[in-house]
Amino acid sequence: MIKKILLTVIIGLTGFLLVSCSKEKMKPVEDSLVPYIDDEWVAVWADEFNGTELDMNKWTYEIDGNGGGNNELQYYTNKNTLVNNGTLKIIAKKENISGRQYSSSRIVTKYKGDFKYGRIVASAKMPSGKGTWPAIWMMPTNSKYGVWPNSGEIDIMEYVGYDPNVFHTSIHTKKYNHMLGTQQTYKKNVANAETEFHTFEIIWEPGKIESFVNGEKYGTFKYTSAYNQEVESKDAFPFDQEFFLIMNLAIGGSWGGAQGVDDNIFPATFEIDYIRVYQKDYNYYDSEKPSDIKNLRQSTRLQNSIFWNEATDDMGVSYYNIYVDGILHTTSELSQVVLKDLDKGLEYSIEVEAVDFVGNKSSKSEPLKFTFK
Ligand SMILES: [Ca+2]
Ligand SMILES: [Ca+2]
Repeated sequence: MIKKILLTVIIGLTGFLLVSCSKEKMKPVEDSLVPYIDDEWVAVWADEFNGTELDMNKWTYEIDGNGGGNNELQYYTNKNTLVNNGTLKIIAKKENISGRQYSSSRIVTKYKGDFKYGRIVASAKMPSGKGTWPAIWMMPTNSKYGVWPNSGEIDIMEYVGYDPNVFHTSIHTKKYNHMLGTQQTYKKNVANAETEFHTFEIIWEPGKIESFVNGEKYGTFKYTSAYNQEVESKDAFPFDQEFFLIMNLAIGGSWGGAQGVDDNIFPATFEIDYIRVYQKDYNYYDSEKPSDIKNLRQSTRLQNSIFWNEATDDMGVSYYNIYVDGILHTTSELSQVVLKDLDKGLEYSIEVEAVDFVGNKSSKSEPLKFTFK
């Protein structure tokens, strides 16, 4: 009897140890001077610019004089950067090059640093003068939902020299973009933008992107299915794919050049101290299942579309399972789905459950009776 109890204890203990071992903490990359934020965010990629040249394992120069789609005036070369004393300088110059009057650089992490969700923190000092337009931003690696703006754009920071000490953050999507005048933008005044370094940050999670300057939140872009009933969720918020980082200093263009270019400001320097990418250590910290799905209902504005109140969770909901007559039919990362591949005129029973990043599931919603059209 005692042996049996002992054996049970040993088996129980072994099981406990196995479970504990599977919950190892994520390891940060060595490149980041700050490996963790609040313990749960772990550095997965970083450039501190501590070398003597741009790290081509992390960056690619985009060399062209196409004007960035904004009638910008610069020619982007692989020569307008300098890495020393712990910072990257992107230096715009007044020079005749390939039919353009200004040279500058634009660098991207495409295929070298591509991220889906996370927390991005950069520190930078702005150039001075009318005509400058520096930016730290993101574009989709694979444009799954089509060409700009359908697959989305995330502007972590933009700044135009004719309007000094004002930082801007924006998203562009099919439904929300500046061509339609519906882009989502926030701005913030900050003193000494051109003489001191400031930090720019986004926290990007499913259905939500928040923007910060110097640790202070000034923008929240949030997908809310109830406000987007007339379009498929990807048209409002296509940020469920990998994006890469871009840093550039444009000269002139539709926004940066709106008040002309002052030719006395060159060379103009956009200086970046670091840029770091963090991701949440879900495996170690997630301990709760998502809340139950409430208010499953049908859109009256988009055919065969169903939406619901988004679930909450200790570490966030990763996606939703959508069941049709008890069988898993499809998934959605946002709180809406347009049902496809069903028989017209037939009535179905729809249920939804939320799944978090380690696979914990909520209970299924109350079933919704739904006739496919
Ligand atoms: Ca640095
Ligand atoms: Ca959870």
